Amino acid sequence: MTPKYMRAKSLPLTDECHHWTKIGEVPWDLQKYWQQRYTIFPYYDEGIRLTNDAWFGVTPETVATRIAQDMGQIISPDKTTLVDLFAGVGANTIAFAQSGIWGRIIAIERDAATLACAQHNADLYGVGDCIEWVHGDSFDVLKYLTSPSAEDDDDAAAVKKVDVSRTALFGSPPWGGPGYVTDAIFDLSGMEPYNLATMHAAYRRMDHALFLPRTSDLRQIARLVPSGGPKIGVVQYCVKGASKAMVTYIPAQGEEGNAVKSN
Ligand code: MGP
Repeated sequence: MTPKYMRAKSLPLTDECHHWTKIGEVPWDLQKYWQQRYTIFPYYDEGIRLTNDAWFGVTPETVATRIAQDMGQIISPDKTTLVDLFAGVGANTIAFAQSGIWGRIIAIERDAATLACAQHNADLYGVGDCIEWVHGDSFDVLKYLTSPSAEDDDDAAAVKKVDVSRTALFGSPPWGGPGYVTDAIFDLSGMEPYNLATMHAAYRRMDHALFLPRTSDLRQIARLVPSGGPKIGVVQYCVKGASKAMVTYIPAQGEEGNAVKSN
């Protein structure tokens, strides 16, 4: 039986939720990222918190804002719920909430300290209350959200299920650390801990957007849909003229790989 998931209340900030103000406080391997703190979070000084691991993967605010706008344009307008599968410290989730496009935003994060940072940061941006936070493994939570069961909907504290036909997914997964830059073409089949095939298998029933290394192998992405199937979009997102990452926009598919028609 799929476990039931409750909406996560505001989790407490812990010793892992840092707001560094001087370079001397920052571990040497994170100093490069801390130097870019105002590109990542222009309101950093308001008290933005990050866990150590979050510095490697957090989306800079201009990129997050642009992705949020593009999601509204590229994903079909009948989608009203957005699930942010790897919320991290909240950069993308905040931008989705600020876009005002979605009737419902569910943000999932597995690590309690990271989720506490995301909730805190979203509150600083004044959008914390617009987001349903879920503490758990996103693959398990997604199974729960998409498996209909009326009895869970009677439980006021449980996260309400989603209507698959009206839901889009956004995934900014771990890429296996910053080492990805050494590959001229990044092999998405070797991405750790979740590779492209694993994610696509879990997400394919819904429109989904994946935030991936800028050098990702486009042939592997193209192979996700059969020829003649729905079109996949790929957008490179740049800061000061240099790509930071690409997002691939993948339409929902039925069992045969054909596009699922939107209403
Ligand atoms: P980067 O790897 O530090 O490259 O991150 P950059 O900034 O070009 O480095 P430089 O040495 O050229 O200055 C680029 C972007 O990739 C970051 O802004 C993050 O948004 C994103 N990113 C990096 N990593 C390692 C991850 C990851 O593991 N997961 C996700 N989702 N995004 C990541």
